[in-house]
Amino acid sequence: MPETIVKPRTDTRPQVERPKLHKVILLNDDFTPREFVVRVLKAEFRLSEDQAYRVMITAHRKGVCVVAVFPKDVAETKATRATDAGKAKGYPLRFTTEPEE
Ligand code: TYC
Repeated sequence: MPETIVKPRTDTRPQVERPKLHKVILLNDDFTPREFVVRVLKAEFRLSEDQAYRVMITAHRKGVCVVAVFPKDVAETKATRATDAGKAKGYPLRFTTEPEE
């Protein structure tokens, strides 16, 4: 049996890294009613009325707003469910995800 050669580790990063969190981002559009956006934010992301209103109005004014951060699979599932809630009503409401830096 050949001997196993173990290379010295030159990578100094910690060997156990936390999986990156992913942002769920709300995108503004011209058609979805404000109250509907607030309702979806409360239902899907468990935001309070106040938090949901602030996220909605920030997206409305600036074009986008970070809703929350989650592990990748949770972020993607929530973004899809929230986008589908708008689609079911014929609204172009969109949520996307991106990894946190
Ligand atoms: N801009 C929409 C309107 O004026 C409301 C809205 C806000 C839609 C935020 C989407 O992410 C959004 N009815």
